[in-house]
Amino acid sequence: MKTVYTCFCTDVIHEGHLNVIKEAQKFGRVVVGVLSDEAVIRYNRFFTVDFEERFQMVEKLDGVSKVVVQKEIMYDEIVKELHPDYVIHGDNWKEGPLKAIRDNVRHLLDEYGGEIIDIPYTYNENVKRIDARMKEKLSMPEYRRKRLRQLLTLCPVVKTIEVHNGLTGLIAEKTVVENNGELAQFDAMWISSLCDSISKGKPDIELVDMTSRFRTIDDVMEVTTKPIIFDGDTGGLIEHFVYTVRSLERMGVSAVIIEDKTGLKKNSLFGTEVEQTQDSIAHFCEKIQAGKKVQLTDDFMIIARIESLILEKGMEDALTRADAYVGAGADGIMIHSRKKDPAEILEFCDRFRVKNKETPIVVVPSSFNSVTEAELAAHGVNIVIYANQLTRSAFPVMEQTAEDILKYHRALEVDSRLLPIKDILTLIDEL
Ligand code: SPV
Ligand code: MG
Repeated sequence: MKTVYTCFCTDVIHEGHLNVIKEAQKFGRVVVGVLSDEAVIRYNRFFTVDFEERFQMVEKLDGVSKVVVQKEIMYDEIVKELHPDYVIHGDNWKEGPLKAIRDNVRHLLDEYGGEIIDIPYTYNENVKRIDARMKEKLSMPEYRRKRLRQLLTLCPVVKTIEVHNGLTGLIAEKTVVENNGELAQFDAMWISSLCDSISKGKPDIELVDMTSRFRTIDDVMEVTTKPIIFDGDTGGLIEHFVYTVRSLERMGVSAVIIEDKTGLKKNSLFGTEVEQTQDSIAHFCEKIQAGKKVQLTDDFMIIARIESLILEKGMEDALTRADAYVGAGADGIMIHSRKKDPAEILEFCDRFRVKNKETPIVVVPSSFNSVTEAELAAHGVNIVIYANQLTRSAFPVMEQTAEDILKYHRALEVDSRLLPIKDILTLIDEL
């Protein structure tokens, strides 16, 4: 009897999956792999039911002889283990990022004469509806809010990108790349005070009020499912911060990061070029404690951001503050630097990790941008935030387009750099 293998990474079994099994049975005994949580989140939508449930769901299906765990996206391990005669999959993996998986399988099967069976991918109204329902579920506050904590247990590093409206939200949500046989997507989104302010033509000085910042969150949430980390600036007055925590939590935001500055806040990347005042340890701890006290779920995180390196107060001060903030209840520490060299960030992480193995560390490598995610993870970093790159990439291109239209008195010369009209009209899916 020949073995036919297929891998499922789904939360719901629908007619498409049943069809795969039906077709597979024509070729032999059917073995289904259930993709691990760690692998699913690398390229697919986050799951709404956990691995055990997904496994049991597949075990109950008629026509399945055996269910196994597929740990990795690529099939090397599973093919070595099962040596299937056939691997069957919907033909949607013939293009786009999934093609890398098909190429991997092709290569593995070629080594011993195994075969790929591509069957027409089922995407009818019913499947579309199920798909949309799953997406809606993931966007609900109770599912979205807890996702950051889930990701922290699943990802070597939570890759987070800045968003400031629905459009940038869609880029964060949908971008999946294949590079050297690896698939990757962003895990979370950062609502930056800098970029949220800049997109409104305002300076980053806590001038854009919370109502407006919440509006941005709402715009992003409407079109995405990924978790949100909110840049809460200084958190403002303690009496105000507690309300901010409640609002963010209710909206389904996963974390707020507040920085230990007081008075008129300026962007950290100015460093000591402008006057900025660091808060006292005692007062900032009081703010953290007040926020923790009012939050209603265990999901929400308050992350304390340390400005000691930015303000040139030294490593010892940064480490002392980190201990104090964790002691006050902070769920994570963000350490910031505006040096090009990542050395001081890495030193902080190493020294913090000697005493504290658990508390998540967040970094924003805008200046020290040569360091890779893997290097940061090796020093104990858990969340990496690309805090302003989408805004900084869009601005020069828009400016150039505006200049060229003025120069040529028409838009023909800029057209080759533009998204085709056909594509912009269909960029946003209608319900
Ligand atoms: C932001 O993105 O608004 C931040 C990070 O707070 S930084 O601009 O580096 O201060
Ligand atoms: Mg900010």
